[in-house]
Amino acid sequence: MTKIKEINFDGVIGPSHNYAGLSLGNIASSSNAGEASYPREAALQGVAKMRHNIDLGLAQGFFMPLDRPNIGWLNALGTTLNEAEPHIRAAAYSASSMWAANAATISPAPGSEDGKCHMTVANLQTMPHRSHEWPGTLAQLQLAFANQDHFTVHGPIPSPFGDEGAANHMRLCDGHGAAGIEIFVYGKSGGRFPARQHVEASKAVARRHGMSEDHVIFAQQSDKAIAAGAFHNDVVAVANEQLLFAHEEAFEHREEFYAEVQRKFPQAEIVTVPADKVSLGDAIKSYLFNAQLVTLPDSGGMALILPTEAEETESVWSYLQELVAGNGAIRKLCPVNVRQSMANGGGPACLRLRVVTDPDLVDQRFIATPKKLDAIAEVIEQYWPESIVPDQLTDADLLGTIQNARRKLLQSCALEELEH
Ligand code: SUG
Repeated sequence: MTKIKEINFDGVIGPSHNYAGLSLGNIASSSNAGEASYPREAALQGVAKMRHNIDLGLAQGFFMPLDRPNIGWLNALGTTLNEAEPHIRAAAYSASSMWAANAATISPAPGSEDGKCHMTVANLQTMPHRSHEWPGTLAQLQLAFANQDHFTVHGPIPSPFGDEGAANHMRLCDGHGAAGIEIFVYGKSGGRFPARQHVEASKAVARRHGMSEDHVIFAQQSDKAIAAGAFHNDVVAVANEQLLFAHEEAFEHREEFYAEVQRKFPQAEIVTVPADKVSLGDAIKSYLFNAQLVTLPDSGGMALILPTEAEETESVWSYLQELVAGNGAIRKLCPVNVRQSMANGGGPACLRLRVVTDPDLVDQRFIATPKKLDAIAEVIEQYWPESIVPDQLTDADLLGTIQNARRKLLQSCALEELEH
């Protein structure tokens, strides 16, 4: 009997979490620039979300925060922590690896040509503060998925082709253990905000993962969505098993795209949220689509694990009430508080990387249990800084606190080998 299931790996929110306004085109990041952040509270919110998902009967994993500030990166730029310009120093300090949906693109073993699960670490090259994540992320993927009989971990797509990982990738299938189709969503440059996922990168990932033409779709994100602040597809669309849940204005050529989905995966059920019920602005503000759309193990129905901001946005919440009353696939709404991450543009879905596999094949140090989450929460409570304002990033005491906090977490999870 197959034990294949979807595991959500959440990035533990690192001790340097701060609001430096580093992501052009990400409205929350720009509008909260310079505000005080609360790393301890942020990380505990992340742990609470993981606990919540375990309580729903879902498989849960986690990734460690990366070593920040990234002194090696500063040195490669010919500078040091003290001498760097403020925006470069902030980029070195960013805790952005918490958004694990941008860690890699995953093509699970069911349906893959060689029977292995393929993963390509995202190069994240569009945003300077994210461009230096991949070496640390790759090291972690190579450790967590070291079993080469079952996993192939690929290095990053070469520059200049921007790849932002699973945030721009959706899979449709009859059940997680079945073969399906994979949808790669890319943006076209030229608008007021950068298009962070390039079609050349999406195609390269699909080729490396051995995807055949019949099982893959490349879809263009709408220029309008990018201009309105949907810097990744997962801000305007999400999929699970046979269901695609998307905003009416998510895709540039919606009808052609939907027709291709129906042709390549006739069982697909598409739920389109009309713009006259939920405007693109409300969808982006509330992060309605940045929900984790999950299959509940007991009932077989689906749930949306949403940010509490969705509950507070009237148009969104009334649309959702109607949706769950309608006897469709989505039966349950679970708001979770991830406000600290949300203030940097990262909702529940940004914080996790979905890997469909047998959990026994993964290095068990990355698999969450309630007991391990208690231990992680204890380290966070004891060592994570309570608050940071970006001006404090020159403070030597803060540097020591941040480095020590991560070291304690690695020790607690027996993952010291990831220290540098
Ligand atoms: O890349 N924010 C992240 C948010 C990523 C959300 N991920 C998904 N949608 N999957 C980003 O824009 C802000 C950092 C700062 O401004 O300090 C930031 O990087």
